[in-house]
Order: sequence, then C-alpha cells, then structure tokens
Amino acid sequence: MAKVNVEQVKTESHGLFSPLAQDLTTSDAFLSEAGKILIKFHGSYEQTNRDKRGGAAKEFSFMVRSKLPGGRLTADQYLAHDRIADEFANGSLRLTTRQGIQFHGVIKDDLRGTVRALNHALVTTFGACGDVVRNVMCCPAPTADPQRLAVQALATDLSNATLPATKAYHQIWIEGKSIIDDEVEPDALYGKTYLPRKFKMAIAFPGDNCVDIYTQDLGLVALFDNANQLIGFNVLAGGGMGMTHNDEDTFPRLADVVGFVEPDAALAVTHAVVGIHRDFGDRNNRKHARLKYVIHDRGLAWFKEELQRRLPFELQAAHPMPEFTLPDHLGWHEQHDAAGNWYLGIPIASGRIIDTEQMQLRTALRLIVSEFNTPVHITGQQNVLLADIAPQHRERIEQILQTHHVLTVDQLSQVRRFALACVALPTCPLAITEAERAMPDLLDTFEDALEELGLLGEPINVRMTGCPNGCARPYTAEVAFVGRSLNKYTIFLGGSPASTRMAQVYQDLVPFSELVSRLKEPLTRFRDERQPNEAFGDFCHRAILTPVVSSQ
Ligand code: SRM
Ligand code: SF4
Repeated sequence: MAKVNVEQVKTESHGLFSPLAQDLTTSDAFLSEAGKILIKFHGSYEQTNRDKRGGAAKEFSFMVRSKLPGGRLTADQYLAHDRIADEFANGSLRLTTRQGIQFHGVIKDDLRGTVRALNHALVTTFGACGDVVRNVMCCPAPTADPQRLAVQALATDLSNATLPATKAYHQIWIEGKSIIDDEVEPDALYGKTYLPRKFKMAIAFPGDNCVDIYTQDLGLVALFDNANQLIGFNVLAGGGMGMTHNDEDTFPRLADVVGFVEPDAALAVTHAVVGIHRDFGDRNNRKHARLKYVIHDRGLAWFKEELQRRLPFELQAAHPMPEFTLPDHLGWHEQHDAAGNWYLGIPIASGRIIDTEQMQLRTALRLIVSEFNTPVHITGQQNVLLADIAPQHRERIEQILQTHHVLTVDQLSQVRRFALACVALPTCPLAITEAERAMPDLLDTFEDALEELGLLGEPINVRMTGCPNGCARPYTAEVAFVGRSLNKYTIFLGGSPASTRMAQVYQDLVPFSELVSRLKEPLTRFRDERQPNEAFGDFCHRAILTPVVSSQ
C-alpha cells in the first residue's frame, strides 16, 4: 500500500473533515489511510488487537483519548467516563502520563456515541492527538490558594486558546455531517497544514516537577514573590523524549531555559513558540519534526532571537528557580481551605482503572465519587487525587477502599509507588515489547532484589516503555527499561529523582528475565559506596556512568 503523505492529507482535509467524515458512514470496521491520520486530531487512533496472531482476521477497534487540561475532572465528568467504559469500551479507564484518560476497544460504530457522551459531560477529545498542541499539563494538587488556582485555570485557557478553529469536530461528531458545504478558512494559529508534529506543553509550580517540565516542547514555571503573588513564568523550550533505535538523528532532549515573562504574557509566548514550530519544524521527515530538533539544529541563540522577534514585549532573563523535587501527591493532604477539606492521592498501577478479582478499584472509585461528589484530578504519574473531602468522610472513604482491596500508598514499596509504564501491548501498534502488562512481575523481582540488599525503603524511580518513543518519559528516570527487540530491553540509568537530568544507556539488548539481575551490581555498589542521602540515580550518574576524573 502506498504511504500516505501526512502533509498532503492535512492540506486536502478541508479543516480536518474529509475523508474522515465520509469514512464514518461506511460499513467497514476501519478507516481509509487518510481517515486514520485525521481521526488522531479528533482524539482517537485506529488499532488492532495484537494478541490475535497467525491467520486470525484483524480485529479493529479504536482508542479514544479525553483531553483534560491540568488533569482536572468534576465528579460528574469522572462518572461519565466510568459509564462510557462499559457502554462503549472494554470496561477499563486508562489514566495517561499527560493527565488524560484513554478508552480502548471502541468499535467504529460506537465512536460517535463515545465522543458525544464525553461532550455531553463537557469533555473534549479534540486535539488530544494529532499535529497540534496536546493536553496542557499542570500540577493537579488541589489547593485553596487563589494564585495557584489561577495558574491551574491557565492550563484550561491555554488549551482552549490553542484548539484548532475548524468546525469539523462539531460537524462530524455532534451534527453527524458527512458532506462538505462550506468554505474553510486556514486556521489563524495552525494554517492549512497544522503543525509539523505534536506539540506538548506544561505548567509547573516552583520546586514541584510532577509534570516533568524539562521533557515538554514548552514549559512554563510559575514563580511567586514573598507575598505569594504570581510574578510571572520562566519559559523552557525544546524538550522531548521520542527517539528511534539506531537513528542518530533522533534523540531525547531536555528543554532549555530561555527567559522570563510576566503573568499576562503566557498566551503570547505560547503562540510565539507554537508559531516557531509551525514555521521551522521539519515537514519532510516526521521523525525529525519536533521543536527540539529546530532548537538543536539552529541553536538556542537563534531560537531566542526568533522568539523575541515574535513577541510584542521584552523577553526577560530567566529568574532563579528553587530546586525541583518530584512529589507524587499521594496519601492524605490538607487542602488548607476554609472548610478544612482534605485530598487523597490513590496510586493506580500504570493508570489502569479496572476491577479484578483481587482488587475492585473501578467500583471503589465509582462509589466514593458518587457518594461524596469528589472532583477527580489526574497526575502525570498516572494516579488520581480525590479532592474536597470533608474530615468526617475520611474514615468512610478508607473503609470503601479497604472493602474493595484497593492498595493505598502506605501499602506500597517505594519502588512500586513511583513506577510508570506505558500501555504497549496489546493495543499500541508501535510496541516492540511488553510494558504495562509486564510491570507488576518486574516490580515483584525488583522488590525482592532490593529487600535482599536492604534497600527496600529507597524511593527509586523506575519507568518502562515498550519502544523508544518514550511515552512513560523513561529518559529522565533513575532506572528505565526501554523495549528494544523481541522481549529485549535497553537499560538506562542515572536520571535524577526529580526528573531534571537525562539518563544514559547502561546495558543494551537485555532479556526481560535478566533486567533486575543486571542491576544487582550497581545496586550493591550503591549500598556500599553511596554518599549520605545520595539517591540511586545520582549515584549512578556520579559513580557508574561518569568516568572518574583523577586529580593526579
Ligand atoms: Fe505516546 C505514540 C500512548 C504520552 C511520545 N503514544 C503513542 C501511541 C498513540 C501509538 C501510536 O502512535 O499509534 C500510543 C497509544 C497506545 C495505546 O494503545 O493506548 C501512545 N503516549 C501514550 C500514553 C497513553 C502512554 C501512557 O501509558 O500513559 C500517553 C498519552 C498522553 C496523553 O494523554 O496525551 C503518552 N507519548 C507520551 C509521552 C509523555 C508525555 O507527553 O509527557 C511521550 C514523550 C514526550 C514526547 O512527546 O516527546 C510520548 N507517543 C510518543 C511518540 C514519540 C514522539 C516523537 O517525538 O518521536 C509516539 C510516536 C509518534 O508520535 O509517532 C507516541
Ligand atoms: Fe506504544 Fe512505544 Fe508509546 Fe509504549 S512508548 S505506548 S510502546 S509508542
């Protein structure tokens, strides 16, 4: 089959409308090649069940992704997702590493029903995927501080301000239209060809890197003065994780700090940086099309100059920032509001909300959210924070969790607490190896090894992906396992516990069964040689990966 040119599909799509709208009217279980590209902009991917092998006919279904700026949902919105999981999908909700929710196993005939049900709950899927600005991340920790609430609301404002202007989404999913009858103006932000590739942005609070700010195309770090007033944002640009094995032109990259802007300049700087990606991103090679390559190839000085040229105000020098940590916000926390409310962070293994014989997680969450009307906030670590809990309801909530065998953070080892895994098999077409499904067993073995070495209390941050695209942001982890070839992984070590430094390759092509045993040596050396309070990632960076420079 001839490869479809994505730039041509976008140009000829009549504002992301055709041929997707027409494809949805056919009796086929799948879309045309162009339709498959366009549906991504609408928040969905066509997939096949990769567990079905041999001569079995392909089983087509769709992944549908909700775009939730800052990961925040009202109780009703969460319950709508819960209902959709049964009505249209495979009975599970999958929290993502960008604070979204995915459904898997939606058949083509149910796509409209799914999107409509989400829209009815005032949730969009538009721009959750595709060559546009994706879900805008922000630290989701519930707070009563008006300054911080305003920053969290900014994630929604920026998300709305960067939505494609086309009416196609409404026409296709709500009106059910399949005939083009009006002229489409080129999009003011995106033009006719949208961006050369996806664009990701996040807002962080000082010292809190729960959004992995250095891995974003654009990062805004909110800064406050001594009176706790927002004074503006440090601007970071050019981060990204994706790479391709054996292709040196592709690599993960940390964002550079490029300057500081005042609070009301967030939208202008977003439009300017998105504009640079739109105008200078590589439209001939999608593997080399992210903003990080524009900055790497043209240089940071060029980028700053180009950014300044597009801004109606002076880009100021970046302000000093407090050192980052990576709080996961799990457990009970006071919200410090007038009502004396609390929030509870519940760990969700790889973000999969599902009922099993051992743990009825989905039911427990549904019961709590229905009974107490708790807003649900999703973290970038694939966990949930239940907000606005009155002190007198804490006991009943703990009881519901216990009755349904839901593990709380105090019942998890540190390594399990911080672990992340991408979806991988059986739905991801790009997966080379397992990730989410293999993570529980891997963590069992990891915990045994740590216990043997007396290190079970160490908060080591482990991430696993089924391919080098990096959906669980492995390249900033202290330990990462990245799918390399059939059942084999590359081990990366040496990211910092706060996700502010790049990990490096430690060993390549390691069979799954040996992943933990290959770490015994660095772990033993860590136990014996570490400096006081040194984290495993920092130790590996200093002593395992970096050549020791002799002072003689
Ligand atoms: Fe991702 C592609 C899942 C966060 C980098 N990602 C995919 C696809 C859609 C596979 C595909 O293209 O057909 C995966 C769907 C699997 C499935 O069956 O559900 C997929 N990515 C995910 C999620 C669900 C992983 C998770 O376990 O949570 C995350 C959804 C986030 C969201 O709500 O929007 C997810 N993906 C990320 C991240 C992390 C982040 O954004 O913070 C990254 C690394 C950051 C970055 O973009 O640089 C990431 N995904 C990729 C890439 C590599 C892009 C590149 O620049 O090279 C691909 C491949 C592609 O786009 O061609 C990809
Ligand atoms: Fe799929 Fe690779 Fe992303 Fe995992 S990292 S979800 S295997 S694209």
